Amino acid sequence: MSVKTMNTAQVQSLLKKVAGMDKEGGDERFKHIVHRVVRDLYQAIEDFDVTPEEFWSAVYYINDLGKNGEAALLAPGLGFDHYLDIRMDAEDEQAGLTGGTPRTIEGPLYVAGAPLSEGFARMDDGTVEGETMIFTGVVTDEQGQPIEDAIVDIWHADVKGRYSYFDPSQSDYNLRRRIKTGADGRYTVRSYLPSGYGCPPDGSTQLLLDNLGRHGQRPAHIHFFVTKPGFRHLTSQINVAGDKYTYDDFAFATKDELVVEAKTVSASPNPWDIEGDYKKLEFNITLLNAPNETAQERHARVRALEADAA
Ligand code: MBD
Ligand code: FE
Repeated sequence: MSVKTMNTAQVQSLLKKVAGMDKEGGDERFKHIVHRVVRDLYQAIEDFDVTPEEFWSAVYYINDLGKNGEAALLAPGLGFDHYLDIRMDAEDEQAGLTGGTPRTIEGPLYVAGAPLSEGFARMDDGTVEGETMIFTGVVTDEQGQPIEDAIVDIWHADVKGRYSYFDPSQSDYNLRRRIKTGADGRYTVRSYLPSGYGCPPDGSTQLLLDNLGRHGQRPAHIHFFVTKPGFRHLTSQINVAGDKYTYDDFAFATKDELVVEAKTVSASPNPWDIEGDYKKLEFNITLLNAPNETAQERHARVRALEADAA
């Protein structure tokens, strides 16, 4: 069976009514977006001759996705987060805003309000296993001058690839810290080298990826926001070099400039009283001047504990 009904007056009129276009009220932009999205889905049903069975399995898939709380995990898996970055990068280029540390996706696992310290923080609660890591760098402006009082808000997974808050077995704010830079612009954290993240194997995201013949793995990575009044907010992350998934991230976050080697250091004594070998990751961050006040802030989205955080 392969019928074509999209171009009939009946379907076109249905679409207009669905999107409230024959009524006053509601939001015009929203009506147009809903009209377009529903039309494109109808069109896909027509073009691929989608059966009722297939359609209803998709509807109940969305129910399960919501029940699992995975909508914001499927989004990066389908490249939406990276696509929004591609658009912001293109906008910057069009406006002549080049240079600075590249942005890349935030992901769904940030928690607002991590403990704040000056210059240095130890990020783990003492119970974490793995390889000790020092992650450090200098925050500078476009001229290479250190930026004082920049806030570097860092979060990363443990050796099992799990994040505190979302993994209730970890203590509050484990592996989450905010560092305020001093006059030298430097941030330094002592923590444990994270492992890559894997989507829940029995979850809705992995189910969809399985049907695409894709994995749901991210390389080992460390997220950060960097802010300072007068400079553009930066949302980014580094990916650890040499991970099986460094250049094969299910969330498409890797950028060449953001791949950092974890060097093995066996320097003793060291300023952090680490005994034995540790990994050192060095990453300098360049902030661009903010063209306006909104550019100084992260864009709004639902974030854990955001409303409570000062
Ligand atoms: C992560 O840790 C992450 O950073 C993203 C983007 C998606 C899932 C888990
Ligand atoms: Fe992550």
